[in-house]
Amino acid sequence: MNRETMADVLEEIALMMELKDENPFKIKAYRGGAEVVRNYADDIVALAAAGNLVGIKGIGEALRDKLHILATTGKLPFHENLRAEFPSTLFDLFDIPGLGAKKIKVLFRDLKVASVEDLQMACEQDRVASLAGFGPKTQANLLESLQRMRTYAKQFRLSAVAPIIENFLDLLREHPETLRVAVCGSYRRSKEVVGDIDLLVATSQPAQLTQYVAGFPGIDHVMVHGDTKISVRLSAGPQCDVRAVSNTQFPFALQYFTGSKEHNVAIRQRAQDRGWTLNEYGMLPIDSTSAPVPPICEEAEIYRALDLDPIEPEMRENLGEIEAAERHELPRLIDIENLRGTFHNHTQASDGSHSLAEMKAAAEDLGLAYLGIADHSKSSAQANGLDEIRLLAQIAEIREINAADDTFTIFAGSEVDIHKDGLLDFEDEILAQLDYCVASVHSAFTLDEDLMTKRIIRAMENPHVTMLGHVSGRLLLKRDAYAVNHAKIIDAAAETRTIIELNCNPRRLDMDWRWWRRARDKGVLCSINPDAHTTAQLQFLRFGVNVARKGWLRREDVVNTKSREEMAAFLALPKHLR
Ligand code: DGT
Ligand code: CA
Ligand code: CA
Ligand code: ZN
Repeated sequence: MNRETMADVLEEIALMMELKDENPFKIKAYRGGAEVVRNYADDIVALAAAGNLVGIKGIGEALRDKLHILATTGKLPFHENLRAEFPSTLFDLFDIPGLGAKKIKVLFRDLKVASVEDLQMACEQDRVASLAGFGPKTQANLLESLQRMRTYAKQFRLSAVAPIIENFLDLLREHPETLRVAVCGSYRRSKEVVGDIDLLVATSQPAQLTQYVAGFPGIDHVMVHGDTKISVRLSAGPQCDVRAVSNTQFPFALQYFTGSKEHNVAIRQRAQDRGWTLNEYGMLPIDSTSAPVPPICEEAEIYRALDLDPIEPEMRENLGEIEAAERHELPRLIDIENLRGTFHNHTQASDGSHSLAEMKAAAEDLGLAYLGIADHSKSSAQANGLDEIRLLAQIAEIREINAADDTFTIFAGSEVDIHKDGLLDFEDEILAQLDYCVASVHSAFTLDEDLMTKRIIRAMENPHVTMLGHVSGRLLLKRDAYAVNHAKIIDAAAETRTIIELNCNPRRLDMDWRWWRRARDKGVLCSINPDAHTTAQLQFLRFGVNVARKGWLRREDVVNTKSREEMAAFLALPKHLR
């Protein structure tokens, strides 16, 4: 039993109780309990197993007993009995955007829709539009969501695969016949989502290694099992390919399986121009007239042999990196160690789970020297946005915490909503009291590109808007970006000296990596912001640095590499002088 499964069980109970129209307070208690389990600072599974869940806010007596049973036996009869009342495929419907318990209940009751396929058919046969609370528009939207889900089901977010990859790499390293291990593919290149996981291990006993992998945890079934390659389907969804090669082949396999395909094609051509063949096993002279290939033990030496500076994996998309490597003009990319602080984080004052003090402690644990808080503003009522009075109180609280600690600074900010017309959710005299401000779009997503772009630029023209939050509003694999002209936004950012956020919540990774080089070249600064709603989510910074590297960003392009003193001075400058 782990924390996630425990939380999921509570969450499912809440859903099923909703389907059964049960007491809303009870439903809320289960849903709240799931949140507590997810975010509790201590080992809540061990506490539950020991029957020790006392005095935890949000875990009442009924929940406590159920968590105890769950943690000790691995299942909960109450949950299983509820589940038996519904077809199991019904629960897939909850993953469809725009469908909640209320609508699913009607679909199930009136149309016997009990699976995604049922729903697809019912929509195509035009039977959904006439249901109470639906209509033709809803039906059309559902069809669109279903289409999108089919595309997205083949891809996975970094947060979904990162823990699996770390675990598998650890397990591979533990094997006595393992010499070197690496993750390859799109994950190593830091794509925003990945299709599958590619791992590589160097060994003189490949068959032993692939056999070993077959026993890894979380495997649903083995798809292909050979002596040097094994492909498995993980119960979490993605496929994982593990290749076992000799230590001599390792650098070549690493280079080949890291990709991208486009980068590899160009690199292989370069080898051919020198009279060599390059593949995943090695680099060899084509015939006796070819020059000898220099000895190669490391991936970087492949690039050097081809008269190139070594190219970081994130840049390998054949978007100019090979030309830059040839001219010795590759940028020195930012590293996670360069970060000194971060902005755009939430606390329990709006929709976060932790207090100012807890967020500060977590940031200190990560070795940061400052933390920007930016809770939602009043228009974001669904996120419990702060009004002027609550915001001013929070600023005062932050000043008090800062006064008691001269080693760490909390910067007082706000994630202020950009209204439909481009005006902000607070008056300038309120914004003037903040250390900084992130302006974000959280409403009216359907404006056309021109209006949306003008709306955002108008907000950026405000002298108090320090940075622009999640530029496109996309939710990876869930919601498309709204229509917005990135090129014009970047120009406006340069013009108004507005920083653009790299929101590194793995659900967003927004602004997209494809735009950062352009922004950088126009002198626009980036702020790598986790948009953390819990203390643990501050660790999203790692994904942010990887995406920044993919966007060719250097230390000097990222504002939160400034020291605490430099940052305070920077924010104190009038915007046009930054
Ligand atoms: P993904 O999994 O769709 O997110 O993307 P990748 O890049 O991880 O692609 P994948 O897993 O199919 O293959 C891993 C790498 O192996 C890929 O980036 C480059 C290399 N590779 C695979 N197939 C080919 C190929 O047909 N030609 C070349 N040159 N390289 C290939
Ligand atoms: Ca892959
Ligand atoms: Ca693959
Ligand atoms: Zn936001």
